[in-house]
Amino acid sequence: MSAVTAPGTVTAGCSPASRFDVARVRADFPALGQLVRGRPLVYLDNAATTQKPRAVVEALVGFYTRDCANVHRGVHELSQRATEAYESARRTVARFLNATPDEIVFTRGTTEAINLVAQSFGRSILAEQDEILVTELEHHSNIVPWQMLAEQTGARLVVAPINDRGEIVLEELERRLNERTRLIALAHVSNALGTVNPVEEICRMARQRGIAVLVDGAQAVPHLRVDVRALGCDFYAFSGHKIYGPTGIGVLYGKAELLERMPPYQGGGDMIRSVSFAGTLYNDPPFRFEAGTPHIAGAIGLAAAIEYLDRLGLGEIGRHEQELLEAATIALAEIPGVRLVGTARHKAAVVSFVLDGVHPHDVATVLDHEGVAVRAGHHCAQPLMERLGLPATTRASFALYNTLEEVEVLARAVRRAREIFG
Ligand code: 7TS
Repeated sequence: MSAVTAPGTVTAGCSPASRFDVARVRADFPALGQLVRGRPLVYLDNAATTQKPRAVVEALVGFYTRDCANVHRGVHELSQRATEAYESARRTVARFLNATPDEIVFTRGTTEAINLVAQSFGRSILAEQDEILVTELEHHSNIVPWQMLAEQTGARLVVAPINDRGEIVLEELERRLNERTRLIALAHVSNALGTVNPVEEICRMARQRGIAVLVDGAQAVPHLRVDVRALGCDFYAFSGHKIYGPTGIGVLYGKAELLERMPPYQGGGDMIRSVSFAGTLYNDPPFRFEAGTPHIAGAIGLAAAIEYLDRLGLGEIGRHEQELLEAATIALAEIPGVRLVGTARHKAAVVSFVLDGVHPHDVATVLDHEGVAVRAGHHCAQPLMERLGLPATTRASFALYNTLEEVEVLARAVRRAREIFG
């Protein structure tokens, strides 16, 4: 366990060998220094979105104050700079996932990436009675696009169950695979419970049967080192804003041979090779899937976020966050009336809980008065809440800049909620 020295200055791991200095890390995030309701902000809503390091803010300011121009179309100096920065961001993302740049499509976020795969890949391969398999713990973004696709094609949505700990039951998932299954779409990490799913194993099962796999990595990339080749997935989606990057930018990784065969998602500028009224020739991937002026600054900001994470090391970050997870799990479980929701053996730093007799929104409101930001609700995972027999939970989700002292503030605030409503 780490030593708490002063507010926000926990020395993670306490070991002099540890490279991870959380006090120094916090100094990189200007938003963390503020008071909320007269108290130091304790930001534990990181699964919704993360705060941004100065490096990301400066990358955005740098683009807008020096290099602002459109990409892929100007011969002038600024357009060349903007294009180089945008394509360099693509290379950074490719390295981050162990992919190649032509396999990286910039999107608005995870949601758009999944919709792209549904409407381009899904629509071109699915026939009536075909099956798409999802799991009970998916975010609405990884359910609704498939329901829409099923309506459009006559395909069926099949759901693999979880157990009471919030883990996918692999044998049950495997039992639902058959010759009609065309695609498996599942989260790498559950946003509501923190469960880390055995994606590699599921990809192996799928590969043996010729089934494509899309992984929703929105909650995984901030916490785990992701290697799409090692995972063996066909598609991987994530959002920039959940890994300390800007909002409005996200990534779809698609295997080169699949992207090559996929029709465009949207039509417009940049996604074409030539246009005439007799017919239009589409551009190669990834440009085929990036119609219109992209979020250039967003891509540049995302690359700055990835470089920031690389400097700190995802291994170090993961160790620090696991320490926070363990401390939060123990501290909350000790509070009478608290029940933890989601007790998977392999978890990322997300703790969902309910407090006996107190609505999760009331818990969150008391916490807010103590300066603690958490999320309460169904977390855009209503089918999961239904499976758990709960209308909602309160969720604390941790990031690399959180401290053990903040875990203590959280636990004290939950005790306070219990006193007020108990
Ligand atoms: N998939 C998962 C697993 C998510 O957690 C989220 C957002 C999305 C997809 C959608 O991401 P977007 O960036 O396209 O909106 N999750 C949450 C959350 O847990 N609280 O707020 C947003």
